[in-house]
Amino acid sequence: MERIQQGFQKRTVAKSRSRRVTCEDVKRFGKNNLFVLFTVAAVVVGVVLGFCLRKYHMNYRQVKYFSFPGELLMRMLQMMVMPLIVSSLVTGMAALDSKASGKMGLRAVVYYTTTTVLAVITGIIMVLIIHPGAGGKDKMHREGKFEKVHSTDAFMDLIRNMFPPNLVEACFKQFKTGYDRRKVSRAALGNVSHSPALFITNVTQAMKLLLEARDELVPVPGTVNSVNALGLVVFSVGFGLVIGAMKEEGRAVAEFFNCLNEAIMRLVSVITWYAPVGILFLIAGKIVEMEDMSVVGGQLGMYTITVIVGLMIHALIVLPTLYFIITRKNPFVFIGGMVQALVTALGTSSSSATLPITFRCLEDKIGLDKRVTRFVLPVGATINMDGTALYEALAAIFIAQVNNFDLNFGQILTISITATAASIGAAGIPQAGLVTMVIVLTSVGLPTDDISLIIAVDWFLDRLRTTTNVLGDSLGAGIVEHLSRHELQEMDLHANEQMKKPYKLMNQDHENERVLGSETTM
Ligand code: 7O9
Repeated sequence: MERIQQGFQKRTVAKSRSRRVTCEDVKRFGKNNLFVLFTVAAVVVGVVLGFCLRKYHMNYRQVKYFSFPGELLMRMLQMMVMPLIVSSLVTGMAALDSKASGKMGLRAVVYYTTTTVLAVITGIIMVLIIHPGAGGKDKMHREGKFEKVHSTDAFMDLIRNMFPPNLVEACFKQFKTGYDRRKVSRAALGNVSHSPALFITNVTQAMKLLLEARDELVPVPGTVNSVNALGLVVFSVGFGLVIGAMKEEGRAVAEFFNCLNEAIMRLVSVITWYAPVGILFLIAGKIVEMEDMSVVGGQLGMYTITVIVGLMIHALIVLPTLYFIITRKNPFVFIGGMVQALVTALGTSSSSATLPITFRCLEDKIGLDKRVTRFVLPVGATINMDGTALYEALAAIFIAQVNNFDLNFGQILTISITATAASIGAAGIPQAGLVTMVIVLTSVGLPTDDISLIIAVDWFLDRLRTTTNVLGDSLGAGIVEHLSRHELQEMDLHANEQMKKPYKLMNQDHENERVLGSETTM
């Protein structure tokens, strides 16, 4: 609470507090906690309902009908994401001067890298200690298909996606290198037959040449249907910085985006009313739909447990300790305020779809400074994925273990580096997920076909990874806010002196309301 008393809000807060510590606050307290209660209850009811309905063996169509309310929640949340990240990044960057944003950005990046590396180390230690892959892969179940990818092309796609040539298209399409078999053209063959070095002397040689030429895959530009988040993030950060640097001249646009952000956040609070229902059906639907879990025994069961333990250690020990060391505040109070977002992450298994709820929890419940959340959260959701990094390193070593493939220290280091890079780049790599897994495996020459061994439990572990990712982003916002408190205070003082920026004042009014809300909930 100490940070609430900071800056120039202090007096106004005190005034309004004495004015109305009334039933309105009590109601808000009840409402907030009721929401948390509903959301947690939704998970419990969803799990129970899902397991009860499994015995009716619904067909595909029935399962789709049943999960419809959950699908609606996903659609509503995703509808908010694009305007939310653009408006929050533009205003977040515009509200900071270049010095403050530079420092804050550096802190965020140091936090992201440190926690991702810590997550990878935790994953590796767990898989080496528990050794879930002992016993070989002969008896293990396989399912699913996945595409082969070329790491260089995936990396180049990532960089390409940072700079979308068409911003409107970036809202629904990502660049993705496709592959085409090269046709053997008459000209090419003609060249070959005329060149003295490659003169075709017999039919066998000609056939061989033809087959080789046919087999060659050439990269061709293509697109897939998904939001190019990385491109939008890069553009919004740049645009926001420029608007901020333009000072008075840029104020109109900054106000516009600020207002857009406020409006979207209001829409998000309407959606939160529906969230528990949606989460219930998302979870129940997934449980009804899932294959018989009899395959999850032996090594796959041990693997699942290893991942769960690894993620729990990272989310409940490593990250909270880091938060405590840096801020000297109780991390579990913080995590308590995040419950709604964490449960949404569990239900949707997407940290980007959870982003609107994460914003609401951090700003309204925990009371973080909006200048920090608006800047740090969208960037965090895009590049900071601790759970994913931990998972990919752990899975790669598991696959090595089931193949009785002894990894030396260098190879483990390679896995750590590629897993870290893959988690940072995931949002920029089209159809990531398994694609990034392929990249990690190829980096040390492990068989990519063995990904099919872990697909059976991926849907479940994805939910836990996502929850860890969301928690990592949120604690990161808390830590960055704490570390940047002096700059923020200074900026408040500065703004107080100038009192020039109306969009900022509007923000402050809203903040005072929220301060009261958070006072009662903590
Ligand atoms: C997990 F924040 C936004 F809105 F800018 C944003 C939008 C989209 C951020 C990221 C994305 C995005 O596309 N992310 C993405 C994440 C894309 C592909 C794969 C992943 C990895 O997802 C995690 C995992 O599978 O481990 C996890 N499901 O955090 O969402």
